[in-house]
Amino acid sequence: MKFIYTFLLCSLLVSTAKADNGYRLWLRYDHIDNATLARQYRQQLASVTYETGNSPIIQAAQKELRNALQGLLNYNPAFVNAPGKGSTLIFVKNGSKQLSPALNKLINNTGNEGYVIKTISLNNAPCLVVGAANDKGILYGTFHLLRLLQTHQSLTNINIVESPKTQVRILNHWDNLDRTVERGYAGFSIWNWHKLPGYIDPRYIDYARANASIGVNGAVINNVNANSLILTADYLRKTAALAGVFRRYGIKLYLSAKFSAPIEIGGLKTADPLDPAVKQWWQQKADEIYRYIPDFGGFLVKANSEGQPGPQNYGRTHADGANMLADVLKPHGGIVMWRAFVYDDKTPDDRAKQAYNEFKPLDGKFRSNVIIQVKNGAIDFQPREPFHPLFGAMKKTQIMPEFQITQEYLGFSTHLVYLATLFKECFDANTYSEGRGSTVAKIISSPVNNSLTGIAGVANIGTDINWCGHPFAQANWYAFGRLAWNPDQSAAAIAQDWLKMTFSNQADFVKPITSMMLSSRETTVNYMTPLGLHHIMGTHAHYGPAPWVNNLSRADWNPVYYHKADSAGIGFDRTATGSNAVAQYYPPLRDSLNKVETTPEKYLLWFHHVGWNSRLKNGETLWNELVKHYYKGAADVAGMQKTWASVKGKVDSTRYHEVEQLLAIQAGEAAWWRNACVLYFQTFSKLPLPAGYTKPDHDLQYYKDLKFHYLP
Ligand code: BDP
Repeated sequence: MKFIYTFLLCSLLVSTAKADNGYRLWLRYDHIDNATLARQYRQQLASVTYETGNSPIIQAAQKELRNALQGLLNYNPAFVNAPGKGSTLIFVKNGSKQLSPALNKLINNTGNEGYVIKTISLNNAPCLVVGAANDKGILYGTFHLLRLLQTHQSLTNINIVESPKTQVRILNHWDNLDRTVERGYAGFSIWNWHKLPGYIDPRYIDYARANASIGVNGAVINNVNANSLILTADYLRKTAALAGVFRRYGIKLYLSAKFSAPIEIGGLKTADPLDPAVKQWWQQKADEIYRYIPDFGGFLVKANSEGQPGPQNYGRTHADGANMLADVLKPHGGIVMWRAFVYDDKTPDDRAKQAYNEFKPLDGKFRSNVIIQVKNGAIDFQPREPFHPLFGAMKKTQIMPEFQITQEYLGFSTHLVYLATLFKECFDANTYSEGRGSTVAKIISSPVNNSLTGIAGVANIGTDINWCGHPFAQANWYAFGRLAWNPDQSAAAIAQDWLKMTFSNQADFVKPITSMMLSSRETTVNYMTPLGLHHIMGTHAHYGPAPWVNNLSRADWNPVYYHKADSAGIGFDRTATGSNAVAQYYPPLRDSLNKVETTPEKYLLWFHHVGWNSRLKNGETLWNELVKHYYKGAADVAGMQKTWASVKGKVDSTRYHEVEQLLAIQAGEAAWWRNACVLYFQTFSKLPLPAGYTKPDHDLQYYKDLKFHYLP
């Protein structure tokens, strides 16, 4: 009986070991099955020494190393106290007697977070040095070293010098205190407010590990549509417990602050930023927060946007509001990330122009501990947008881009869309602003006014077992961190690392799936919003196509406002004869966007109203080209399904089947987008589908009548 029991237990363990629920993200540390490589790694990591002191961050790094080596190599290296004969791996903080003066200098110049990983000769034998000037560099260096192992790189003759290009690399959680997540598609909030501060869910630690492994060093843990309660003592105690976990992984905690908090929880009659009582309230609040969280990062603020209160309620400017908060945080070293995603109750002539119009005149008026957080594009996290004209426009104010990792407008966590190519499109865009370099990446990584530099990403993390809902959505969290560290890295290299760490090092898996990932975003643009279309999704939940919606109270909430289809053509005229949004860009870009012929086709309908029969560069009419893009998008999802089928057996069956099913849903939804949009736009163009394209299987009314309940 006992035997049968043990047998059953063992077979259960074996079968669950094969399954992978995705919880471990890219930090899987499964045994390296290439025996030669594993043997070589074991030799190279035989004896480990730390000349780093023993801070909590160093302890976290050591623990990670031990766990990883145990998993990857089934190996527990000797940890010795001082480097000597036989040392093969030394961690060094602030230099070491064992190293050359030149190497010590290099290490000590890595800054607050950088590191060096270098092979040297010690006692006539090769030795790997991971050196940093500070604890965080040791932590990041450890994760980089582990990545080399996880991706089966050689550890011979290494010479890596790394430091991040931006300072604040931060996730924005749109998590509410009731644990719902605004635009969250992966379950509920991972912050278990009810059990905090007493219970530390191990998930918080794994969350912090994952972030540290990609260099993310900050987290705003509550929704930008903030609840003032987060600033009360009860919640600050809970928040402090989270900060304690984060701290060991080099992560600072930040809070979204509601501008009207002095009224809501402070009992004041006003939240006017220039009122002395209001300022005093915030001052005391800041002092209180720092008593709970000595390394508190600061506030993120959404003000005078989508109904949120702000300084304009009192006739004050965004600068008045941001500076008041900056002043109370300054003595503690805190910062304010003030969002430029503003659109007020008064509908502007073109919503795309509003942020620039409001913020450009305030350039130079912000304190040095204020950073203006600007969405990557001027409208709202669309599948494709040209870069926001504020990048490059604010010469005397630091700005940080905000990307959306959660796929609000890109198929939720059902569609496989690798977003690194979207992030890169923004980073690599040339703003043509003079002075501080011209690409968005260069501008945002050059500090002005002694400010910090930063990059924010709206998190896609929730209580789903695999954190992000779709196994491939993890790649977007991963890529965000890697690109925030260094926006110059390629989307392909990051995809490869992620695939190897998350699934498999097998070349015949990595190669096809990398190219599938790299084209996935373009595919989504094609079946949702090709040629510069935007904001034509279902209203409220933003699920599926609804280009026909025209009955919402504000003009710029309606899809028809954005595509402007009529019998003549389609697209938003933002040229000098239209809304003149092009004027917010620098020449020569401004001039090229002002003309149809010189506007990149991917942005065509963003900037121009184009006739249905106008010829595009390839000689096709706009109508035919639009239809072709929609059909290509949907067909390419079928291609993704084929590619995925071709790697069956190369990944664990759990995740294989999960992705397989999700791709099937994506294929259905891509066809839905295609059919609904083509049929709807056809009511204006009155043109037939080009030859060879099959007609949608339903009529337009069918798509208009679709109703959904309880969407995420
Ligand atoms: C929009 C989202 C909304 C957010 C808003 C924001 O639909 O839920 O509150 O962005 O960024 O895209 O503040």
